Amino acid sequence: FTSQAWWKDAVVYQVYPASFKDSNGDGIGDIPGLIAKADYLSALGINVVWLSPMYKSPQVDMGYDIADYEDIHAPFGKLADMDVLIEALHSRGIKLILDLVINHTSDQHAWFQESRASRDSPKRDWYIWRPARYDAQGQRQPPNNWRANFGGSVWEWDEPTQEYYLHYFAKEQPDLNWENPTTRQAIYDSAVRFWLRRGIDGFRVDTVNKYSKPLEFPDAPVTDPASPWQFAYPLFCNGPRIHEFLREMVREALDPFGGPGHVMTVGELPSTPDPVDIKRYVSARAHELNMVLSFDMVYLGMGTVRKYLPQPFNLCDVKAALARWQHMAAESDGDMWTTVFAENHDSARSISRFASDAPEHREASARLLALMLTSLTGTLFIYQGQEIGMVNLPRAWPVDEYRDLETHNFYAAMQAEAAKAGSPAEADKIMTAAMDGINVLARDHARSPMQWDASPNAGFTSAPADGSVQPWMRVNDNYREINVAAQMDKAGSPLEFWRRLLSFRRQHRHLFVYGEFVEHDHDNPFVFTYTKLIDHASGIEAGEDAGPHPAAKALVSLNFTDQPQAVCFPVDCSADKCELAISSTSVDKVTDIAVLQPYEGRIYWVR
Ligand code: ISL
Ligand code: CA
Repeated sequence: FTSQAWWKDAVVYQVYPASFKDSNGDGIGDIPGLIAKADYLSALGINVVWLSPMYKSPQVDMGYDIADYEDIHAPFGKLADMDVLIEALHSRGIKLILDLVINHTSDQHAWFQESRASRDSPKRDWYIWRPARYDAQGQRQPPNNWRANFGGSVWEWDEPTQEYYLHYFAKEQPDLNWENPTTRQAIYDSAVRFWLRRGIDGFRVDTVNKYSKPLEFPDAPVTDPASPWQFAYPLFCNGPRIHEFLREMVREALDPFGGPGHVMTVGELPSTPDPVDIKRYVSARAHELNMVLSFDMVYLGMGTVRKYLPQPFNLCDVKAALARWQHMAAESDGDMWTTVFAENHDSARSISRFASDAPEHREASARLLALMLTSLTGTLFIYQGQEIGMVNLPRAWPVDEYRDLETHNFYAAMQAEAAKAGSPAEADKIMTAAMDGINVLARDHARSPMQWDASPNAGFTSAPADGSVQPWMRVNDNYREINVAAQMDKAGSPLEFWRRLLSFRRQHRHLFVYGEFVEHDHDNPFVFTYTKLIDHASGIEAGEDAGPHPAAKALVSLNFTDQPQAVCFPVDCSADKCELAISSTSVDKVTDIAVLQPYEGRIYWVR
């Protein structure tokens, strides 16, 4: 395995600092809290922590609005805590990657403060400023009709200097001007080299395909005639100079630290369906990113005009979304590398989205999804709480319990729609649909505090239980049933099953991390079936496997329904050639090798 880069068979665990563990009782998770859980992470069997932004920030977008790349958000801790964290993880064989958020900064960043100070500020050109357009009535209008990711126009009028600035996300997140070489150098120095020098091992690169803008800023086609602001994602992404910028960043900021083979980079790559475009980012030859995270799976069922009004989808859509990314490494002869994940801080919980969070199926669903994810090819990412089977927030919670600006902007837009409705009943229907949608898709489902035990506030905070200090976000009502303490050392719990699977994946990494994925029975909407074969392009042979069973092939069969389902044995893996390796229920409960129980998943060795 020596020829493989370390990040290929890594298991990455994403930590959302505000919600992981509060060590000082102020209701906000912090870096010392994370340090205190290093042994927990090590025992789980992960080997990289991805820490979501912990930088100094006014927290308009939970830290994705950075006011200083070289400092820490005070409630999270101090710079010195980061040094302790790096050491605590490294001494346990765990690497650390940070979130690199360099498409935009906070409007509180000193760079933007200077930029907006006057039109002839030396940093004016560090952000993107444009004059107003005037319509036929002489009304001032922004330079184009693009809708920002969180709603409204992407342009914000600045009264003192009489120009608009660009913001793809919230108006408090102005976009940096990557056309300016001095700005780029400042980004590399402050956001990238500063942290590599301190000893981190890489980055998750936020919204990596948006740095280069189409400078003529053409209007987007009208898809929402009721609004002046139009969906423009395809125009935001993959701009004309993006690859030039990324190659420059790698050369200037990563190569001095060992380059892409040594420094892990995983780019967030929304809205990029064309494999040719994807390849430009992740081909090893291109010397840009190691891998990317695509949203094909987590975006399933999201609306385009109204993101949180869910659209129907079925298991075949899930299969197709995963399969698209599974073939990448094999098809490129090892030149490209891929990722596997089902949750992050921007998505609702995978059990609620893709299986069943009904009490009688919840744990089985957790194990089923775990078995699927750990048997797929690529670098595996899991999100805090996923290992204990955390699920979405209760439907009964009112919108005030949600903290995310995206949810509140959506809710406000729906209220505006309801205000125009013909009758109170019609208005009611609109708001019920809004809350139904939020309950399925809101980002906050992933952001509620981690559930450590059954004590008040789920053991998330050390604050006294008298209610004098509340966690920054309400703990999910189900914490007495779903928590780490209840699952620790409990055979068959999601947590124990994840541990077991992570060690199984590592032991048989030639098949599960590097193997070639072949899907079977695609049109079956109930069962997901695939085989994993040794991928010769990876240079790994069955004999090299450390495990007791040096199989060259495995069959994976996953039942996504609440009914028993027949296993589909592909022609070259008939039942008599298959030997059960793992079941997500329990091997001794398997009575029929050819029938899956509700929400059961299995791996068979194929002889
Ligand atoms: O949130 C999304 C889907 O629910 C995406 O549209 C997301 O906004 C986009 O993928 C970019 O995400 C990243 O940058 C945002 C931040 O809000 C997200 O948390 C972050 O993951 C702005 O920095
Ligand atoms: Ca705290």
